[in-house]
Amino acid sequence: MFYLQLLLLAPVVYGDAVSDLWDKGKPALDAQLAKSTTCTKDKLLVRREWGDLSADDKKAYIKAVLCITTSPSKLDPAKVPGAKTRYDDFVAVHINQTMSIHGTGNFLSWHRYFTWAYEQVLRNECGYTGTQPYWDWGRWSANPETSPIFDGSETSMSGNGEKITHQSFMAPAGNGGGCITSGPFKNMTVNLGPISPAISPAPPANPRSDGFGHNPRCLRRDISNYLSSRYTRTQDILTLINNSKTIAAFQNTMQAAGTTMGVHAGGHFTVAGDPAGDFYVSPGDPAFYLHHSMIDRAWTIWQAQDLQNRLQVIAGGRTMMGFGGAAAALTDEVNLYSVASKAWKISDLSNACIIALHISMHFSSSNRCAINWRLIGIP
Ligand SMILES: *[C@@H]1O[C@H](CO)[C@@H](O)[C@H](O)[C@H]1NC(C)=O
Ligand SMILES: *[C@@H]1O[C@H](CO)[C@@H](O)[C@H](O)[C@H]1NC(C)=O
Ligand SMILES: *[C@@H]1O[C@H](CO)[C@@H](O)[C@H](O)[C@H]1NC(C)=O
Ligand SMILES: [Cu+2]
Repeated sequence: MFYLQLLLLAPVVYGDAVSDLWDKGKPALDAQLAKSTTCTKDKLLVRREWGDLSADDKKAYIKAVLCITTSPSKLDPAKVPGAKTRYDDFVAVHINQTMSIHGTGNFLSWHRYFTWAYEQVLRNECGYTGTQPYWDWGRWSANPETSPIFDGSETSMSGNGEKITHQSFMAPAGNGGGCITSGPFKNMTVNLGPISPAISPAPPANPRSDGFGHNPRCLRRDISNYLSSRYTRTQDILTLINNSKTIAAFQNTMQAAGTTMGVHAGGHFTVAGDPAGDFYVSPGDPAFYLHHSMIDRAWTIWQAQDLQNRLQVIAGGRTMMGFGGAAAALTDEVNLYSVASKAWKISDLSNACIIALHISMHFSSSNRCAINWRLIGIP
């Protein structure tokens, strides 16, 4: 009886064709894990899709994010005067390295580590005991505005901006454009940037050209389904993972931002506004981390499809559009300065046993598994 109740109380967990690819890759990852004495399953934590979290889990995550948006910055105010909060430290680190972490060989590993470091700060500095949730773009692609992530309720990451007359640069203007008006982050102050705003009217200019000056303003969004219903559907994620046979194809398709937009830009510009649409300052919108958690999930599922050949692969340069520049190497370091204590090599961050794993947990005898994302702490 008790067992039955547990089953009934277990969250209804969402599965789709992308999850099926994960199920296909899982045995290889399990086998890889079994070879390790230090990287054992009991050390793994589970990352879950926002829609699969209970209301209490969502509130605990929100509380931790609000905590780092109110705890003080650890950066030197002489260097980054605009960084007021611990949350801003992450934004500053991303701004600082933008030109060497996008369209580069370290794109995936850098953002994996960055998202992991954020999760660690939530846990270690704000008492959070959960993990970084992800935004499965495909699940909500038909209408992200009404998704539990963006519906504006107290268990959301806040909703759309106020509807104002505006232009968004990557999609037709949606129903927002102004300051967000609802949900837990409605009072959040964006302090850094802009550098590359993607909305008109633009936010006020930063007093410094590097975006590090103090420029307090509201969080603006223009969430719409224009891009999500074209480029971030489950079938788009499936095609990305299944049809990309090399790491170059995978990361380039994911980051494409032209006539066909990849899931990376597709997710960022589905939120749009300021700073979500700003290439440099995008982590200033807390939805960033749900988005990049899904980027990391997609990479993990891609790796698991051919684990032995995809664990330690790299392509691309060291600087964005670095034509003729040096190629990135697996031995290159990923350094997050003020937000993580150690610089890791790309090879470490690409290793299944080091950082990100998705493990299916069977709640029932059905072959639809819970799609859980387990993370192992960096040793
Ligand atoms: C920016 O990068 C430099 C190294 O290029 C580093 O010394 C500095 O601490 C970084 N600043 C931030 C805010 O991460
Ligand atoms: C926002 O600030 C106002 C005024 O200080 C306060 O009444 C309100 O509760 C705050 N809302 C949230 C969601 O924090
Ligand atoms: C993945 O691609 C292979 C061909 O490489 C194809 O046979 C298979 O049906 C595809 N799977 C999905 C789920 O699209
Ligand atoms: Cu980035």
